[in-house]
Amino acid sequence: MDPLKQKFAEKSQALKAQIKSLLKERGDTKVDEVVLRQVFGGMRGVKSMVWETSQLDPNDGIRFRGYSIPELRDLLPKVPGGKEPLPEGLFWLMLIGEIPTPEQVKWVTDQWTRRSIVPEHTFKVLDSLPVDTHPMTQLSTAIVSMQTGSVFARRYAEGMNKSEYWDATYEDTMNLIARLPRVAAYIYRRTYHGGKHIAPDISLDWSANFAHMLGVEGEDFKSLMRLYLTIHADHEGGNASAHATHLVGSTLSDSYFSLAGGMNALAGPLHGLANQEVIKWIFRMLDTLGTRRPTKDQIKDYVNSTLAAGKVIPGYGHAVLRQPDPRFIEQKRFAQEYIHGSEIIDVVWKCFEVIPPILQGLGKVKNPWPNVDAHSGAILVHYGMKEFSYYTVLFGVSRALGVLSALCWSRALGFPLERPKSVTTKWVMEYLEKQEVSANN
Ligand code: HAX
Repeated sequence: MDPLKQKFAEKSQALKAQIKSLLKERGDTKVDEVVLRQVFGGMRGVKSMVWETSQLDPNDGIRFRGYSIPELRDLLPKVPGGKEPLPEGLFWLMLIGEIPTPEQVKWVTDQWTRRSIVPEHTFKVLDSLPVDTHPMTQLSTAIVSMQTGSVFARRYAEGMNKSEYWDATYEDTMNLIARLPRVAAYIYRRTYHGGKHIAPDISLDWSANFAHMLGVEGEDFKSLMRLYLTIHADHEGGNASAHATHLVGSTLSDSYFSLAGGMNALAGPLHGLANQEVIKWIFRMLDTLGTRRPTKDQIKDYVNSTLAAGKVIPGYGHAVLRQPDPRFIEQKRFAQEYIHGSEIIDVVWKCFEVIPPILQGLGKVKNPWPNVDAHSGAILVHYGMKEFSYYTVLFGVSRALGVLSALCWSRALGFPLERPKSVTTKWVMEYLEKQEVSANN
């Protein structure tokens, strides 16, 4: 058995036994109460699932297995001479809860290189789509098309014992993650570069090879990709792409179907598509104002006009966070360190000063601060990647690391089919009436 799989087997079996006795002894312990606002309000904050790979604190932001993003930048292995963490290391950490050694990270890179062959029919499926098909539609389609090679689906059909579900899910997860950069780069080159594809360079790490196949030159862009693919990977289990992956997986749909479900959720403008919407909004503002260097007052007026038109300010607000997103701050740190004198990045930073007080002034926005999507587009534009519709695909490639490692955990811990209870508004009315009657008696 491979070393990562071996460690995962040991750790997950130990936790499974622990959970079993926990539920036997304390299974009826109350951990939450749900109020009507949450029932109608997107289940905000309801504790109803377990997600081992990361946890989100409203003020501190995301912690992957307990480590913050700045801590991970120090602790995770890097390429020799490099400053940004390798996402291979984060995957190892999320899967087994240990910071890997450089050798272990190299092992993951090698595994993903070996497993990265994309089936020929996936390229044909992509080529059959109109070239202006949104890249997220292409990504989701390509992922489902690779389901033909699912180890889980094949072994399930052969009568696999349920104790082996995690093993087959691990195999699918490793294969799928390994192939994503090739598929994503293929989508980019066919959509924006006349189908002039770039062959993989197997001497490179997962992110650098992706950067290479995209055709964006330079060591700094490779560094950006390492950071980008690390910080977008996971945001606990309740966010829409994670939860969708989890829900689909709970039916014993394999990693391919599950990830495609997650990607379809990521493609919404209130979630991952916000990175495309932010940069579109910024350029529309600059065009409207007729300047590349707007003043803070000009930005303020434009923000107010966006709100007056009944639209949200993309890249701002969050369902859980109540502080500037550490992923935004990390990208700002990257830009300060690697990029100097960029007008578009200056606009992002001015927005950071101008927008929060305006949103705060509305009195209803619970978090006026920037989220992860407020910064990424401007950095990509700086490096010459100006195809905004592609940005969510980059997010998706990264998000696969978190949601698929969590899927391995779900199968290893034997989590059941997810099936919450829904009610009708009539049921709610009657429930409230009954409560009033019993309170008056
Ligand atoms: N601009 C204007 N209004 C906003 C707002 C924003 N950026 N963020 C929240 N609001 C509004 C909501 O629309 C809501 O208004 P109504 O009551 O009139 O419907 C009110 O403030 C309360 O919302 P909330 O409780 O603060 O926020 P939610 O948990 O409901 O929603 C969202 C969180 C992220 C969806 C929201 O902040 C938003 O729409 N932001 C803009 C889109 C965006 O950046 N999405 C990416 C989020 C991060 C992510 O998932 N990345 O992938």
